[in-house]
Amino acid sequence: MQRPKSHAIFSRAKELMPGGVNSPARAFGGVGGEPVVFERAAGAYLFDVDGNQYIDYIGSWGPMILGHQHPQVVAAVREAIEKAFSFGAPSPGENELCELICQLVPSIEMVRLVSSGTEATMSAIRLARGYTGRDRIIKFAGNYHGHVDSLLVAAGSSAATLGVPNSPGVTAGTTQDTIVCRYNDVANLEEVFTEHGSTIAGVIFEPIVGNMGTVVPTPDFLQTLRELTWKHGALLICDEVMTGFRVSAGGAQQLLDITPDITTLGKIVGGGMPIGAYGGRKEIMEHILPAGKVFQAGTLSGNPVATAAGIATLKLLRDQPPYEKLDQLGKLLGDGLLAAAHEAKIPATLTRVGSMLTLFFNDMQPTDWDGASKSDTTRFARYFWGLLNRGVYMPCSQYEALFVSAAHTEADIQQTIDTAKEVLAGFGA
Ligand code: HOZ
Repeated sequence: MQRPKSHAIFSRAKELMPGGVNSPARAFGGVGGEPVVFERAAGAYLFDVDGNQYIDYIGSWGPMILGHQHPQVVAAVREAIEKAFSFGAPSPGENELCELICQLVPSIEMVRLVSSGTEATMSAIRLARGYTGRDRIIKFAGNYHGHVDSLLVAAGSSAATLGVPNSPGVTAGTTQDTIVCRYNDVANLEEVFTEHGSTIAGVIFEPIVGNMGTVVPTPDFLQTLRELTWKHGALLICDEVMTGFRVSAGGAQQLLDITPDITTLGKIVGGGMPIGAYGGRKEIMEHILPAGKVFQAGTLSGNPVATAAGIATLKLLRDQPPYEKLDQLGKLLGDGLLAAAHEAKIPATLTRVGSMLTLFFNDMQPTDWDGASKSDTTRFARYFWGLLNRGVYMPCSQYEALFVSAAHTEADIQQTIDTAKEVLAGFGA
């Protein structure tokens, strides 16, 4: 597959933007080579500037659950743009989106809209600290909560892919109140709470991890998380930026039956436009300015165009839930990819929750970062390039989840499996 225009644009981009990109996850750092430059998208497909077509399994890193350019979402955005681009003042769409969020995620009684998932997690931990009057936050190795300074410790996603889980510029002072625990390790959590319980403001976690590849929590781990936070008066912050409205209409918390104190949202909540949100019980949320004293603000928060995309997307997910179809397609794809690896005698495991999945080049199913990081990333890079050059666009890192959308068809999935078979069969040679 030839990409001369992509190459030319990316060459210039490297002079204009650090690494040629505006976010590192898309830079192909974990697989080598140059990223593809895209021109347009439709349904389950992406089209690059050279006219090549790809089946898309990134979906803009999660938001495009309905596929690209869903006609109802496009119509809602067009209508909003005709009225205004931004008010920086209240508008009715904010109520509508917040109503939908509260309806779909019952642990949320009150919401604050922001412009990204990072803003949501950053604000959620500030709220937990302001509400409890405590400083310490627990996070888990391999979980990623955006580029918030105090959470950029042992972080997954591009921090793990590019080998900078602790970024230069994040001071020791900023992270001194962050305690890193092992995901799925109940004893570790108990130990930390025994030692520091009365100083812990909150625990932030990915209820199904997407940022070290897909990793699922054990029921025991989830129960311990909830019990210990309750017992010690700490807030449980469920980071559903990736899983919210993805694994079910009510997110991972509905699927796994957990009730957090605060939930952070992003990606799907904006239907592909920049929105994040955090919400929870009213008595907690009312600590935020101007109802309370915890400062948090944003000129573009509740932007009318972005809220229109979010409303249209959430309404479609509520009224025509695609989750059964997504689960079937996800299973078909996951089973097919795993079988293709095994047929080629390549050690691999597959983790999947609905339409979110990862083929790990690892003979053990990862349950934490120690396990996930043992995956064969060189083999992953070869697999990635084999697929890309045959028209399948997968996440460019072993440590990111792949997403199926409601626009994918069985034929797309079958074509992907056949392509993976061809690619993986060539590995022995
Ligand atoms: N949060 C995304 C991956 N888990 C990264 C998005 C980006 O960097 O573009």
